[in-house]
Amino acid sequence: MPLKKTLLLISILMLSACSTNKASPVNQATIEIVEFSYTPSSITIPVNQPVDFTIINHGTQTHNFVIEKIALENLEIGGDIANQEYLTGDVSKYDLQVSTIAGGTSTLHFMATEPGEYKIFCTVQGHETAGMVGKLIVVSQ
Ligand SMILES: [Cu+2]
Repeated sequence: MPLKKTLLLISILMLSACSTNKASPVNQATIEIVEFSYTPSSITIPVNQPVDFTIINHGTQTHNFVIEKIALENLEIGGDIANQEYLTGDVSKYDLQVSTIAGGTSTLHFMATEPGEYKIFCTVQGHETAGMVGKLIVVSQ
C-alpha cells in the first residue's frame, strides 16, 4: 500500500477509536450477567432523565446489581427478582439494588439526580472480588 493511503487509513482508524471512546449517554441499556461479569461493564446515562435498564442473568446463580450511594428518584424494580435472602450485607444501606434470579430478567427504572461515577457491584459473597464490578457514569447534558 502506498504511504499516503496507509497514513489516511491510520488517521481514519484513530478518529473512529476516539469517537467510540467517548460514550454518549443512553436512556436505555441492557446489561447481561454471567459468572462473574456485567456486559457492558460501563454505562453512561444523562442526569435528571428517566432511564430503563434490562438486566439479563445468563448465569447459574442469583446475581445482584448494586450501587451503594447514589442520588436518585422514581426507582422502580421489576421482573425476576430474587428473594431478599440472596442479598448479603446491610440491604437497607444500598440506594440502588436489584437481585436477579439465575436465567431471569429484571428491570430497573430510575432517574439519577447527581452527575458522577458510581461503582456497580454484586453483593453475593465473593462475587465482587471475583470481578463482578462495573461503572455507572452520570453526566450533565
Ligand atoms: Cu454475582
